[in-house]
Amino acid sequence: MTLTESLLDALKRAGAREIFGIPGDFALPLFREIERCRTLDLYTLSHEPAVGFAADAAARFRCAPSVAAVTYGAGAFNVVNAIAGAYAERSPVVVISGAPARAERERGLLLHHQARTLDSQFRVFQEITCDQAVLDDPATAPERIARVLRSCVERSLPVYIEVPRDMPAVPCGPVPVLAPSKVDAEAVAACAADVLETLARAKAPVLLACVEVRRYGLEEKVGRLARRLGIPLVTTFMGRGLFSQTDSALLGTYLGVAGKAELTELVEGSDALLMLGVIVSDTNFGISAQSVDIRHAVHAFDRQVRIAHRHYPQVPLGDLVDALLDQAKGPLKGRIPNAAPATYPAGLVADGTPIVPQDIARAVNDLMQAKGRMPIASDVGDCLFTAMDIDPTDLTGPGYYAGMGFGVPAGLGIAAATGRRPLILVGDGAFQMTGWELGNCKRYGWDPIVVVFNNASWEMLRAFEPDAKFNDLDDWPFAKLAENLGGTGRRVRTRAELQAALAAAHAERGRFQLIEAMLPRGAMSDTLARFVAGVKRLRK
Ligand code: S1T
Ligand code: MG
Repeated sequence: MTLTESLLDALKRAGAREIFGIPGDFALPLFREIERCRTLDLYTLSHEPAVGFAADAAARFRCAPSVAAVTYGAGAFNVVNAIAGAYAERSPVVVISGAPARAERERGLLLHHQARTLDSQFRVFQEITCDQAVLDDPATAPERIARVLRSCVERSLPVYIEVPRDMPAVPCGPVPVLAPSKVDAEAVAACAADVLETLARAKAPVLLACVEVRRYGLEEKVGRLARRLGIPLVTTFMGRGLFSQTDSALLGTYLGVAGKAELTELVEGSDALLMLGVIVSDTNFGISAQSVDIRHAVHAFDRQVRIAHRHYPQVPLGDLVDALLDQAKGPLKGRIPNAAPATYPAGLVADGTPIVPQDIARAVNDLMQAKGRMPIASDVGDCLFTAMDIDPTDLTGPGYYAGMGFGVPAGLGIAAATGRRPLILVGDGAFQMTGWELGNCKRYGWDPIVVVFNNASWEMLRAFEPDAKFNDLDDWPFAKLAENLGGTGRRVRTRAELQAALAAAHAERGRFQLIEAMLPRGAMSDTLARFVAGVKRLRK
């Protein structure tokens, strides 16, 4: 057994199924072994940021680790931003990087791709991964791999594994199966009892769920908990897409001032907000910072629980939810959800009116109601706010880290990881960054439907800086480019054209479909308009 075989077997056991990567000379022996073993599927892309985004989305969709494999320096530094985003949004991406061999390290020459010291790269990744290992010795490698992968799964965060180029094919033992980190069942039970007492004392408890619920595969259980306790279930902005497969009791998405008033009042008026797996970020809460009082909340996140000023340090979310389900006997008295489930626009009037962002949501809802739901990958930009008007369906988007360029590669990651056909929503600015990756669809048989919100503008920035010229983008003919990349492109300006293009795109399988929705500058979704107004009010 080679070191790479041990590593790949362990990755597979940890739930990984695919590797996205770009090789380099320091990583060639690693890639050679990956190709030889065929333990995990290998997809090469064009630029490392996309490798990181695709692995991130694959991990989010499968609720399990996925892998980004890169070469030393030029490759690894190129993936840093994507991994930072995965860290911020709790996605278990395993970064595997090639590296110089021991003999090269000891020659005293500066090596190509070296930034400062030979270990600069390791130190950079220490900052954005939760555990790291250098596999420079077959004797210690198995136990290091086991530890790092356990951290990845238990914390649902990226990890970093460095494989010097003389190591991939060396003989190596199998990776041991480690017991899960110790959890004190009594502490978990006490914590759950405290949570339930806190909720029972409250007048208006609400369950607010965010990405960790998805990361740990808890949607069904959390939905059951909300029903059993008889309390309203809402997701955060980042948690949009949760429960779309499992639960009809979901009321909608809390968006502060950017959202529907009824839901905002429900969440902000709660005197016991049960926040499960919630990232307490500005995009989730910032536009209503004063309104949600964290001190009256129960906050379970990163294997810890805080209840007002009480702290339970070692309570994984899954254990907490199990204990809550165990102890919760029935509905809390007198807690009747007082908000109706959110409704979403549908029924596009297919006429000659120029398209605005909400028309896209309406047209997509019509399509999905007729033809079935699709998973969505959204970039940051007005497309992500417009997605809040799309019927709940599996969705991933960088709602907190907000790194542009995520959408297209994330869609490819979904296609690779799930075999499903994704819908990709992306702005023209973000498409300029990573849209090119669509050229890889042909090789792998992926056929996403891509809607480019083309306003020839960095429109979100214009909203904050209306007089600046630097937010103007040129009009790139994306639909025409699609043809040369192996896809089908359609540029549309009116509602009728949009509806027809979506229907045609849906009907054509086997090639990616690019719909370029031409939007007038200044036309924003209502949600983005409210978001911008809210942020501006706060900054005053
Ligand atoms: N660079 C990267 C990698 N990510 C970012 N979020 C930004 C810069 C800043 C930024 C925004 S929004 C935005 C930029 C440049 C404009 C997006 O343009 P486009 O994709 O065309 O979408 P739309 O026109 O709908 O705004 C954020 C939020 O800070
Ligand atoms: Mg734009």
